[in-house]
Amino acid sequence: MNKHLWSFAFSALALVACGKKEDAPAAVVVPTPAASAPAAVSSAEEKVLNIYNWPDYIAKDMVANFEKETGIKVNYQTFENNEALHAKLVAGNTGYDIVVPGAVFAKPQIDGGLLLKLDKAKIGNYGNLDSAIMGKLGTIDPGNGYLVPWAWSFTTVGINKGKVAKALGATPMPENAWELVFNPVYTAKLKSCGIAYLDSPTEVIPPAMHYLGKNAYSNDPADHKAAGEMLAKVRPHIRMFSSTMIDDLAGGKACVALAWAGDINIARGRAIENKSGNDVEALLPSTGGLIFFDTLAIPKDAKHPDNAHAFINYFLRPEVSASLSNELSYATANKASLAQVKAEIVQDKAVFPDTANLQKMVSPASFSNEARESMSNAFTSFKKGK
Ligand code: N2P
Repeated sequence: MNKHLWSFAFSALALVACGKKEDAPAAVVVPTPAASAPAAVSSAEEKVLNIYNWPDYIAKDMVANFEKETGIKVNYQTFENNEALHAKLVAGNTGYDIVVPGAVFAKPQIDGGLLLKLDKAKIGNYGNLDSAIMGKLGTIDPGNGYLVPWAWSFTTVGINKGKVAKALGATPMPENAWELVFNPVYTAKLKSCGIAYLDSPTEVIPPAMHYLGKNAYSNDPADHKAAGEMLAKVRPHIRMFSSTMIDDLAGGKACVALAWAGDINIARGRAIENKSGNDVEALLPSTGGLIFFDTLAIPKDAKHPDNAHAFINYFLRPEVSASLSNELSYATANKASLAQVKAEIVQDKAVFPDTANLQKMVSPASFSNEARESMSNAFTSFKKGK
């Protein structure tokens, strides 16, 4: 049921997005009036903002323009997976003013008192967010008290088309793209050109459970164990657990990847830019990918909460949110920005999946602490190959 409720929210977004090109009725096309309140900055606070985000996840001029406009100096650092960020937040004193947790990790962070409640009075552009999506995010963050969506996408399979066709030889592409990373019949053939997995328990075990027909967000250790047993069969065929997936795909080190669609899209662009001859594509598995949301949040003990609010407000300007989708091919939840997202991005199903694909996809949910630990154990044994 959860799955279909979420799909509805995304479909609404897709409808608005598609409407741009197809001249849908005005009632559907007209975007929310775009408020663009200026970045309100408190003079009392030191002019510093410490941001902790994922790699390759910010538009080129976003920080520089914010600094120029506000005089706030931004220190920007990156982390590679939700586990790393979560461990820092739990330890406390991170020194960060803005962090970007995946929604699947945010509930224990909210419940554990690790995040600061947003002061929406300081976020004049808040109304630009898609209310249907915010409603669904409310299942993780009740009342939308703590999280502002940065971007969304889905976990899926990315391929280098030419290399995969060659490695598969006479074997046709499977109907379900997940087979390429989870079925030994395919992985044995693709081993030669390189299979890469994301390097995180909560990025690998959920799709593996989904492939097995289980709930991708199962908290049951028996399901994690089943995923581990299935994964053990393909372990000999996996070349790497990658934290540099964009370059690995773009540069041809990997021909198949269990990865984020947005990063696969970036890799496609980078491969073209570098004239590498690598033809990279994010696939839409017949049984659906796993939708994820990454969200802006302020750690409870942040030293510069006003500056953090000012940055969030700046980010929610239509043109600033649009630059993220335009430059990084990740989807935005800023409805007022869609009119400024390039048509080719809005229509790209690997960025904004169409309704038919969205309905097949798995919506985000939350893991219990015990489940994260049990997934971590399953993943560690899988990586070690024992
Ligand atoms: C990295 C984007 C992170 C997306 N380029 C996965 N949460």
